[in-house]
Amino acid sequence: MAGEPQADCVFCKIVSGDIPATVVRRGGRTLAFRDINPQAPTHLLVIPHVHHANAAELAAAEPEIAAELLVEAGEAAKGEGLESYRLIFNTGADSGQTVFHAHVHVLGGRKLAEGLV
Ligand code: D5M
Repeated sequence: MAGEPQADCVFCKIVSGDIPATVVRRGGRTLAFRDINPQAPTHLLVIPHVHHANAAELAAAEPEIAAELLVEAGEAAKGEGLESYRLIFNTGADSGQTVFHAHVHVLGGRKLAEGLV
């Protein structure tokens, strides 16, 4: 059921502590940790504790938590000393989404490419 932990979801397992992550910030309903395959000097993921397949589904089902995700992404970036950063929400396999638990990438620490794709 949407919102419930999924047994086969790697991010649900990070939330439960069943698999480790380098956590940089804990919100009441969110968690920020370092991406295992960093694409920039700072590459964080911010996720809601609740399981939804992507950020749009999270926002539709639980808009307050979606807003919190953005606030926490900003605070996590600030915590890394970033004034400038990029947020990315991959949505669907063709976008490159590989983990189907809502998350936002926080990328920064170098000048990022100017194009979107
Ligand atoms: O991004 C999913 C991201 O999740 C991808 O950049 C790798 C990262 N990932 C996958 N497993 C882990 C663990 N265990 N720790 C930290 N980061 C992880 P997507 O937008 O779905 O392509």
